[in-house]
Amino acid sequence: MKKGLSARLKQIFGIGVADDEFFEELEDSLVEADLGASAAMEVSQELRAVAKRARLDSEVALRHALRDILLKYVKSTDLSPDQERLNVYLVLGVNGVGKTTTIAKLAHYFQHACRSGPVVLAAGDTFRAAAIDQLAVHAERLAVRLVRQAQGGDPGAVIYDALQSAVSRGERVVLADTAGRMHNKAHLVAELQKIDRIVKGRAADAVYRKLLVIDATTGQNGLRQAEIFHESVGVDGAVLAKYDSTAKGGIVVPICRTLGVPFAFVGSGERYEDLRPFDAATYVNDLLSLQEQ
Ligand SMILES: Nc1nc2c(ncn2[C@@H]2O[C@H](COP(=O)(O)OP(=O)(O)OP(=O)(O)O)[C@@H](O)[C@H]2O)c(=O)[nH]1
Ligand SMILES: [Mg+2]
Repeated sequence: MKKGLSARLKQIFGIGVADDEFFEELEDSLVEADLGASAAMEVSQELRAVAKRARLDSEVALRHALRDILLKYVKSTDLSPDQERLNVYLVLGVNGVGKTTTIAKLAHYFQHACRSGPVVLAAGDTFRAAAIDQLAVHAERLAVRLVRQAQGGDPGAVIYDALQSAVSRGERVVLADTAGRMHNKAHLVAELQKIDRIVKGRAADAVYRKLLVIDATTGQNGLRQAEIFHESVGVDGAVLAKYDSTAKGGIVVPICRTLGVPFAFVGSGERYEDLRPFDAATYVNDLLSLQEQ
């Protein structure tokens, strides 16, 4: 999907001069693209300073300067599995953001692109029966092992079992689903902290990563979600899901800038192939519709 920011920029650059109105319009369009008010203001002010200092006035020069500024904020991280060790991925996020789908895509990506060997899925969302079945369908299609218990069971126990059995079978990657919805936020946080302690206790030698899924279509709420999960258990990397379904997508910027949480993967569709590592330059170029160089 073509991002709305680039069309807006085209209009703004059509104004011709980099004057006050130009920078106000730019700031508005960054807010519209989901950067949030404070990041938008900072980026716009920085571009204004750079443009003045370097006497930039052409559209190309301004777009490139804007790209360089955004690139300073956007952080990426490589969270592909370590071939030599057990890798545990706990997949977090509020309900409906795309956790379960992301797990299936990660399983596919790790096995095919990273040659990780067999992947195990842990049905840690025991809150809904349908969640376990949904993961079971993916496990069957992907031909990967699923560790599950009955609905209403203890998610910590499911994940513990998955770790235990992966170690004894020599499997290298465990992808654990979690419930995005609980009776209330305090419940959710307490449960995640408990799971976190279990993983740390049972898999102390493993490479353990907490991945937070952010729905690209939810706007500024994504920043609030990231704050809550990051404060509760710490997030090693974020996944931008449903990037294909939005003309915005700027939510990456405030999450990296405010929380220092880097992005690891981007999901752009519902097929298993629709996931790739997050690359900062590709992301910013896409946001601004610039060619890679
Ligand atoms: N277009 C598009 N749809 C996606 C993407 N990722 C997930 N979805 C869809 O988003 C919806 C929710 O995805 P789930 O994976 O079930 O989300 P979840 O976070 O596990 O949801 P809960 O288990 O209810 O908390 C599904 O219809 C998915 O097909 C994506 O990258 N692009
Ligand atoms: Mg789910």
